[in-house]
Amino acid sequence: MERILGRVLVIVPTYNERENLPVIAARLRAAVPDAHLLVADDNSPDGTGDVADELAAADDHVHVLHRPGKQGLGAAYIAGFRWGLAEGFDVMVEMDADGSHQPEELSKLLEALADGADLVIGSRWVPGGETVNWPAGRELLSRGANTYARLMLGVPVRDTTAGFRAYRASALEKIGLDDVRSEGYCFQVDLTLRTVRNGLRVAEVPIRFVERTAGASKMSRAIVAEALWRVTVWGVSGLPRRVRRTR
Ligand SMILES: Nc1nc2c(ncn2[C@@H]2O[C@H](COP(=O)(O)OP(=O)(O)O)[C@@H](O)[C@H]2O)c(=O)[nH]1
Ligand SMILES: [Mg+2]
Repeated sequence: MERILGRVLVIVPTYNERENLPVIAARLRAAVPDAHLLVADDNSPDGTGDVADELAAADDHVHVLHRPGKQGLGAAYIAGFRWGLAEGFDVMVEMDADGSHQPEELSKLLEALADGADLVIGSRWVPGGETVNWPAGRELLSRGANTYARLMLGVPVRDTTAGFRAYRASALEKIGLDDVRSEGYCFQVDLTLRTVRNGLRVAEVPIRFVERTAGASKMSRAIVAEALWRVTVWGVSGLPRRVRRTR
């Protein structure tokens, strides 16, 4: 796989994931030994950054990006992508720290990338995808958000908010990261839209999404509100383009 795709960097953003980080790091290193791990920590009050430093000291495939404070998922990933591009990685993977994404399923994403996609999304909402122990409210929110985004944006993707995904570095370079403003989870929708609008290829593969058993979710009303208004603005501003296409 590495021969075809080049060097793979898995970026894991963390905020108060002290218990989860060592577990997910060990699983990733076992599942895809060639891949490097970059922890992007926002100065977690629970000391996740120190845990990450210990992991990095013991393993030359583990790296840490210490950020000054909680600035949202989007900013953490942008910083991680910039680091990865500067270090010459060919593939950039997004993965949560809390065990919701299975490192054992990463090779499935990488295979789809090697088959020609520029972005591969690990999807809960394609046939074969599933969620485990997810509260009904969260499932409703995710399905609703995805339906709204698909209708507003006209993007043929079932899980635009998914956080387990693999990008070719060339795709990230093409879409450009300088003017990305999304902070919360709408960052995922934002980059999906940019990928599609740049004529790049998106593939979805089914994954098993497992709700965390340790630590707390950072989902908030503010994150939902940001997603709602940004998707609405992108949808409305993209309408002329969609009308032109259908004429
Ligand atoms: N660095 C950083 N990581 C974050 C931030 N918000 C969430 N995360 C991480 O992003 C991942 C997904 O967040 P999580 O709270 O599990 O969201 P949920 O699964 O949608 O409930 C986890 O690894 C979090 O620690 C943030 O502001 N900064
Ligand atoms: Mg989670």
